[in-house]
This record gives sequence, structure tokens and C-alpha cells, in this order.
Amino acid sequence: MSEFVNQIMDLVKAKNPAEPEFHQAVQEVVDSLDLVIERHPEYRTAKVIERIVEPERVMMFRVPWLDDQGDVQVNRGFRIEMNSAIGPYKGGLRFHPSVNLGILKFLAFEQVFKNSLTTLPMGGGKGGSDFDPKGKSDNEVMRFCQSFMTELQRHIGPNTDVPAGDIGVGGREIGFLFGQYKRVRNEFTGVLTGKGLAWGGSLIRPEATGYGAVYFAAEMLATRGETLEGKTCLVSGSGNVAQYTTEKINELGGKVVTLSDSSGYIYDPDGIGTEKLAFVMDLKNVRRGRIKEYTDKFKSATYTALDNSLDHNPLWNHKADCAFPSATQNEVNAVDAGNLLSNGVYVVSEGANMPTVPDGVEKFIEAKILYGPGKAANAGGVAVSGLEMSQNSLRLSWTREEVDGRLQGIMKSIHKSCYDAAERFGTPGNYVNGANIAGFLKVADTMLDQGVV
Ligand code: NDP
Ligand code: 2IT
Repeated sequence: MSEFVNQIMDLVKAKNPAEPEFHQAVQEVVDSLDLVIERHPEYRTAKVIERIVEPERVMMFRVPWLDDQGDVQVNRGFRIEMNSAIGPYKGGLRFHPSVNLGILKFLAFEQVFKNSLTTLPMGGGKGGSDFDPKGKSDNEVMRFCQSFMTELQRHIGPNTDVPAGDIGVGGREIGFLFGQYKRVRNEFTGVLTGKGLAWGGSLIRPEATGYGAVYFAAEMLATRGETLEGKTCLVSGSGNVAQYTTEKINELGGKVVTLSDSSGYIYDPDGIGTEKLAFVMDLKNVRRGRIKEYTDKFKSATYTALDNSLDHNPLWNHKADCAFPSATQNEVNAVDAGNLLSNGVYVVSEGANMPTVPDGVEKFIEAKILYGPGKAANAGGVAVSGLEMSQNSLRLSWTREEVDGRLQGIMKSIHKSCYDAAERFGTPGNYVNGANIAGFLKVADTMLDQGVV
């Protein structure tokens, strides 16, 4: 490790103790930036890196609400406003019991570079709560969202900070949050993205992250003159990103053989085609059931419960060509990465944020496979959020074809920026360096333009 990387990491660890995911996300970026700093000492002089790792603002607040029994419940709410150099803070809200300050800082940090890559004018932010929507009634979710927004509303706005969905926050939650914002502020504005179509949402936003991750994989494959046609794909998760990843892979002629949730995974060697995917969407989005129920309906599939005593996740141990980790951070460990490689996987496109541990990433890079890191591969979601903001400003709605066309154009452009930056900085084919460097340069140059703020 260089003296520069050591110095930054010492600083980040001292200032942000007990936040391992944040340290991990920063480490990966500064490792790549080592290549940039050599050629551009001006970023060091202006302490751009020291500033970029420090959130511009952090909000942490109490979220009290009444459950269906009339008992008082208390959760913790957060919003990290990480960087506004190139536009208003933009990024999702995550509701999951594992949420804490460090996890949201890692997500907000990643978001800065991701948003920069999209070509749209968006800064980076992230927020959420340790609230667990699982097993809660719609009314409980509504009361929680209303309490959360009663505080959050004073910090956000369509030109200031525009939240959206992430794990545990989908159309239902965005609706409750928007309703409360509108009521408290008496303003109908594009303060959130992922809205319903009748009240300012964009076509293709629900599909965008999954579709984008598949478009990114297709772009990587195109560099070798290949397509997704006939490819066997492993997908993890069964939420928003996993569902639309599966839909697009099917459309492009690939076959998805796995899906999962936090309890286990299903393996269906016949492929999760259109009819089976419709069942999964109803199961997860309407009935809010568990993926295990897939095997009650489709006998071609087997279910394997998650076994924490294993050193690996068997989902990643099937013969395949492509993998789309689409559940959560650090879901692919170093053993999993080795298993993927030995099973023939040579395309990994990350729908989730930071799903692969650093030793796993190193294995992919050493093996010179087509590895698209989350901040590039899953940027389609926030990109279409940016397009939702544009449509809100215009007070117009674009067609499906228009939005999907723009999404495809943006994913192509992200791929090209990453590919070119990797080559320009001496590591051809390394999309990790490419994404970190290309995402960084736009924000860093803007920070130089705007002075010490
Ligand atoms: P959803 O809440 O719709 O789905 C999450 C899925 O991942 C569920 O199947 C869930 O299983 C599983 N999961 C969540 N936490 C864990 C865990 N700790 N261990 C194992 N499985 C888990 O979320 P999304 O699909 O929206 O998000 C998935 C990933 O994609 C996240 O990393 C998110 O940050 C990222 N992402 C999302 C974007 C978006 O637009 N929604 C944009 C870019 C990235 P269970 O039901 O059991 O919890
Ligand atoms: O991680 C992400 O990029 C998201 N959860 C989407 C953020 C957004 O503002 O649409």
C-alpha cells in the first residue's frame, strides 16, 4: 500500500471507528485513486480526498410510532448528505434491521461516484432506518413512514436532497413518504423518486436497476464479441433488482437458474421463465412471502436453506456463465468468488451495492473475467431517478421507449467511461479502477472549481 493510501485509511479509521463497511468502500476507491494522484498532485494539495471522505452533513433522529397493538416503538432514522459538488444529494432510503451509520456512509460514499458516472447532475446521499418492514401491517408501515418523514422533510427538497428506494423501500413506502411530505410542506414537488405513475413517477424506474445491470453485462460481453443469448445466469435476491434482472436476461435469451432471500435460495435448472417470474413477483411484491414457496409451485426446483456454519453460499456453486449478485453487501465471499470461477462464471455484474468482499474482487480481477462493480453496473436505477427528476421539472412524462432508450444510452456511456479510464490509467479491463477513477475525476474537478467548501 502506498503512503497516500495508508494516510487516508488511517484518517478514515480514526474518524469513523467501528464502521467496517465504510472503511471497505473507501479503501477500494483510494486504492484505485493511487494511480490518479501520481499524475495529478493538485488533488492532494487541495485535499480533495480528505474532503470527499467526510460527509457534508449527517442527520440522525428518533422515529417513534405506534404499532397495531397501540404500543410505542422507537427506531432510528438517518440521512447522510455526502457530496453536492455536481448536483443535489441523491440516493435511496434503506429500511432493514441491520442499518446503522457505517452502512449508510458506505452507501452514500458509493453513491457519489455512481451518480457522477451516470452523466446526470446528481450529488450523493443515502438514508434509512433500522426499521424492519417484514411482518408489519400496511398501517404500521404507514405510521412509521409518516413519523420518519415528519423529521426528514426539514432536510430535503427537490433542489436539495432527493431520496428514493433501496432495500425495504419500494412503491408502497415511497407513497406513504410522499403523502406525508406533501401534507407537512403543502408542496407537490419531485422530492422523491420511484413515485407512482399517476403522481409524478417515471416509466421504467421500477425496472431500471435490474435492466441496467443486464445492459452493463451485455456491454462487457460485447467487448469479446459475445451476447447473453444462451447464457446460464445465477441471480441472488428476489426483490426489485433481482426480479427485473431476471426479466431482462429472459428477454435477451439467457436462462436464470437461481433466486434467493435471506432465508435460502432456489435452484431451478429449467430456468425461471416468464410465468415463473410472474409468480415470484406476486409472491414477493403482493403476498410478501418467502422464496421457499417457489418449490411448492414448481417441482423442477430445489430449495436450500441458508446455513451459516458453511464457509460459502452454495448458490454461487453451480455451473454458469454469468452471476448477478442482487441482494446485499458482502454476499459473495472469497470462497464464493473461487467457486464462481471454477464453475465457469466469467461475467459478474453487480446489481447490489458492494456485494463482493475485497478478496473476492481481487480473485475476479486476477482471473481477468468481465467484472462490473456495483457503482457502475447498478447505476441504471439512480440514472432513471435522475430522468424522473427531469420529467418532474418539465412537468411531462416520457414514454417507456424514450426512458428505456435513455437508460440504454446511459449504461453504454458508463461502460465506455469505465473501460476508457481503466485503459488510460494503465489497467485495461479493470472496471473497478475504471469506475472509481472516472466517477472521481468529475467530482474532484468540480470541487477544485468550487473552492474550499
Ligand atoms: P429489496 O428490498 O426489493 O430486495 C432485497 C432482496 O435481498 C430480498 O430478496 C432480501 O431478502 C435480500 N436481502 C436483503 N438483505 C439481505 C441480507 N442481509 N442477507 C441476504 N439477503 C438479503 O431491495 P432491492 O432489490 O431494491 O435492493 C437489492 C440490492 O440492490 C441492495 O444492495 C441495494 O442497495 C441495491 N440497489 C438497489 C437499487 C434500487 O433501485 N432499488 C439501485 C441500486 C442498487 P429478504 O426478503 O429475506 O430480506
Ligand atoms: O443504490 C442506489 O443507487 C439506489 N438505491 C437508488 C437511488 C436512487 O436515488 O434512485
